[in-house]
Amino acid sequence: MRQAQVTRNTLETQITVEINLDGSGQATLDTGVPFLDHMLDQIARHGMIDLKIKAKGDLHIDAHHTVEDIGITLGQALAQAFGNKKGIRRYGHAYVPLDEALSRVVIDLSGRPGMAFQVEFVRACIGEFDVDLVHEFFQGLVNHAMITLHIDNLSGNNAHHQAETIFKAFGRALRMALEVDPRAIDLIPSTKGSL
Ligand SMILES: [Mn+2]
Repeated sequence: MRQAQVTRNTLETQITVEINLDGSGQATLDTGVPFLDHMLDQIARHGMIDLKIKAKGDLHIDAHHTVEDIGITLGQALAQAFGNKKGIRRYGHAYVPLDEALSRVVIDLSGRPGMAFQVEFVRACIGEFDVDLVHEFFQGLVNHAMITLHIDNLSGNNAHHQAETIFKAFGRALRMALEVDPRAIDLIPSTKGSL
């Protein structure tokens, strides 16, 4: 069963993530950051992952700790749920448009954290949501899921659209990488023999 439950408590945030990689895209989200809930919903739906996230953070300061720590905790849950990665495709990629916006996300479930993030948001905030936090979220996730992640926003003149295409493409790319390859069902997809 590719599932995990992780609780992470600090003085800044208290977060619980439950994940089922072989789900149907159902999300129950209560992070206190509505725009992040909207983005996490995209990961679940387009990744066909069941995702339950409850977070209580120091939002009286700002959303930084909460968003970053949700990235970290989701990354920890992903790493657990990946298991030994036997039989999976390992690599995944997706282009996702939304009207004028277009993003590309490429994933390698490599076992090593690494991120290339080429995104220039056209404005600093989406409602109350600071667009810098998109990078913080994915950096936290990458570090703890131990994946290689390339995110490129190729076009867009609406920051909400830019962010949404990134999260949707991440979900789609993750789904592809996690898919079981029927020709390689008993193989770890690396000549090293482990990932
Ligand atoms: Mn939207």
